[in-house]
Amino acid sequence: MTKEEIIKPENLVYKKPTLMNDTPMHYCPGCSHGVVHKLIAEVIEEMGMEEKSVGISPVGCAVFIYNYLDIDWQEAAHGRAPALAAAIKRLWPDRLVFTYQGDGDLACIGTAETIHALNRGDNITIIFINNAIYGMTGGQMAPTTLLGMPSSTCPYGREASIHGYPLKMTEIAAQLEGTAYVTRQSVQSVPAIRKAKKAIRKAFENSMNGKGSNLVEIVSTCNSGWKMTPGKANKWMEEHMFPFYPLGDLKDK
Ligand SMILES: Cc1ncc(C[n+]2csc(CCOP(=O)(O)OP(=O)(O)O)c2C)c(N)n1
Ligand code: SF4
Repeated sequence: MTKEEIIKPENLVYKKPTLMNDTPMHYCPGCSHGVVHKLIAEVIEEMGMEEKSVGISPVGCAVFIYNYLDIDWQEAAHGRAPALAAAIKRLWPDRLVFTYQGDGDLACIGTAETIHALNRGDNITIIFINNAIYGMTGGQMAPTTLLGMPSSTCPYGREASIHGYPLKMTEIAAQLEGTAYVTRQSVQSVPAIRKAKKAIRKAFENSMNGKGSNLVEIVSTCNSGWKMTPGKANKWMEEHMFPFYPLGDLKDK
């Protein structure tokens, strides 16, 4: 097929979601954030919620998500996104409200807000990007850093006797009465991306149907912080992250 034939509307098999604008993304090549942004845009479009979605953006590498997806956004102080999402959803129940947070944001600085919003059963979705370190600020150890995993603040690897144990926020969320759907996904391969998209759709639908709160963890890479090529980071994630953070649904009420 010639280029002219390929770009004919009837021959197109893929197009960028219209909610994703042309602003060049600032992410490192190979970073998981951009893939998850695209899935969120696709799901919102497929649900017809373009004019009725409010995202709460994090502090962290994804802080500029509001520049890339053309929906309504509110920026929260570091860790406070679930509290803000709960307030917006209560004031505006017909809106699809979600947060987008890294593991430093969600599992450290905002642990309290996360647990209480999920436990109250606020009809929101929390998208939790777990790359096991603080990406934006130079790759420091996060609560999610694996035992033995090096970071800029534990260059010899995390040691339980000094740094404590990695925190499984998603397992905690599954125990809370207020959560409807709690799942752990990834986006390192095409099948994984398809499953992650289904999970985001289910979580968003639950939140619109008043079923309670929803947490979608995406086990992710931070190839820059991990000091690996994108390909090696994906492999490392499969070998080291997945055994400790196994993929799949933890709760589906
Ligand atoms: C209360 C507060 N503490 C610390 C910071 C500094 N800070 C900004 S981004 C960041 C790391 C974010 O890491 P994470 O949430 O894991 O997201 P990632 O960058 O990995 O996507 C930190 C510590 C801040 N802005 N506010
Ligand atoms: S530092 Fe890590 S999380 Fe941040 S954009 Fe780069 S790869 Fe992604």
